[in-house]
Amino acid sequence: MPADRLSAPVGARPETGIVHFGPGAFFRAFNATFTHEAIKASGGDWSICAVSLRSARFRDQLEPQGGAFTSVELAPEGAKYQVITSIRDVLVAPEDPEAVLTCMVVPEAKIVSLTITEKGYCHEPSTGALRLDDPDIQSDLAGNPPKTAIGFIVEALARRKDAGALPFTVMSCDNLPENGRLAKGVVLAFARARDADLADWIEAEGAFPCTMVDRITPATTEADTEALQTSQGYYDPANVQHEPFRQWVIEDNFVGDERPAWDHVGAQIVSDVVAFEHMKLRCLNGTHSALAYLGYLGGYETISETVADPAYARLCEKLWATEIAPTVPQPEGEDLPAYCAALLNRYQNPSIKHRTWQIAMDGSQKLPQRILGAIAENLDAGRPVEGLSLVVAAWMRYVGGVDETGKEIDVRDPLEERLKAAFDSGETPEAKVDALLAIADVFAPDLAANARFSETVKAAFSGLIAQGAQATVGAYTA
Ligand code: CS2
Repeated sequence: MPADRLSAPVGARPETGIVHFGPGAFFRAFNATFTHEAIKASGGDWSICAVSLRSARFRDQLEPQGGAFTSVELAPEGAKYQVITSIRDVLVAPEDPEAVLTCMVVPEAKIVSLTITEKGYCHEPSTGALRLDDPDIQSDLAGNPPKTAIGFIVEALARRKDAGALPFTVMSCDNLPENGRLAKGVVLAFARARDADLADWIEAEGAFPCTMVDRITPATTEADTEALQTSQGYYDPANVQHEPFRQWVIEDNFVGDERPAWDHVGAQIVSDVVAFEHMKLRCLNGTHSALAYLGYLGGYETISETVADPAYARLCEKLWATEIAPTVPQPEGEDLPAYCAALLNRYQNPSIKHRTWQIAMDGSQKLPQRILGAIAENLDAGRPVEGLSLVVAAWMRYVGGVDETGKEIDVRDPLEERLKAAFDSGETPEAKVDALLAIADVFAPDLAANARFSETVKAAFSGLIAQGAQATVGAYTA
C-alpha cells in the first residue's frame, strides 16, 4: 500500500446521529456529501455510522482513512475534488450484528437511512408487499441475529421501545415510488408478524419520510483511483465519481423534527414528495433503463456513448414526449420539458463513464416503477405504448443471456434463474414473451393479460431478434 494514503483530519468530530445501511458509491456521493456540507455549514452531531449488510470491501477501504474519502465531481470541462469526513465508523453487519444494534439503540441515533437498492426491501416489486417467505426475512423473524435491514430496524426499534426511548426516523433513499411509505409498509408488516404492540407503537410514534434522490454516480474503477492519485498525489480507493448535478427532495416528516441542516446546502424540504419522485423515476430512471437494455444490445458500453448515437437520443426524446410526460404531473417549481432536456445533457456528459451493464442490473426490481406503471396508465387512457413496450422487449432479450453477437451476457438479477428458465421455456419468440409475462413478481396480472400490451411487446421482441437493437431503435425514431 502506498504511504501517501488519504486520512481524516485530526481533531474533534461530531458525534454519530445517523446510522446508514448501504455504504456504496451513491451514498458516499450523495448522503455523506450532503451531510458533510450541512455539518460544515450549520454544525450538529450528525456523523454517520455506515453499515454494510454483506461485503467488508467499503470498511476495508474507508477504515484506514478514518472514514474520509474523496468526492470527484466530473463536469465535461474537468474535475473538482472534495474530501468528505462525515463518516465516523463503518461496520460489517455479518461480522458483528450486536455492534450494529448497539449503534442503532443509543438515543443519539436519530435517523436510520437506507440506500439498500430495490431488492433490499424484500418486497414483491409488482405489489409492494413484504415477502414473508424470503429466507432472510424468515431467519430474522425466527429471532436469529438480523440479516436484513428490516430485521435490524425492527429489532432496534423493539429495544428502544423497551427502554422507553423515542424511535428513530427511517429515511429511505432508494429509487422506489413513495419509498417512505414502502419502507413503513415492510417494517410494519415485519413488526406485526413479531408483536402487534410493537407494530402499533412504530405506527404511532415512528416517521418514514419519502425522499427523491438524484445524482448520477457510476461504480468507481481502478483506473479512477489511479487517475485521482496522479492528479491529487494520494491513494484513496474509497473515492467516488459523480456528476455535478444533485437534487434531494425530502418530506418534512422526522421524529422530533431532528435532522441535519441539509436544506442549508441545497436539499428541498417539502410537504409532499410524490410528484418529484414520480417525475424522477419515470423521466430519468425510465430512460436510463431504456438506454441500458437497448444500448447494451446495440453494442454500447456507456450511457454517453449510447446517446452519442442520434437515434438513441431521439429515443429518449420520443419516450418523454409521447409516453412518459403524459403520465407525470408537473411538480411545483419544475418545468417538465426543461427537466427532460437537462437530462439528455446529463447523459451526454463524456466524463461520466456509466456502464449500460451497471444500470441493466436488477431489472426485475426496477421495471415496475420505471416502465410498467406508465404503460398501464397509457393503456387505460388509450395512449401509445410502443416505445415503453420496446424497452420491456429489450429487457426480455437481455435476460435471455446471449447478446447480438452470440456472446454470453453477465445478467445480474435476484430472479435471474427464473427469468432465464422462462426465456428458455418458450420455443418461439411469442412463447418466450408469454412465459416472461407470466412472472407475477414483475408483471401485475391485469397488465400481463392486456392483449394490446402483450401484442406490442411481442412485435418489438420479434423485431429485436430479427433486426437487432440499433435498427429497431432507428425504425422507432425514424
Ligand atoms: C440508475 C440510477 O443504476 C440505475 O438503475 O438508473 O442509479 C441513476 O443513475 C440514479 O437514480 C440517478 O439519480
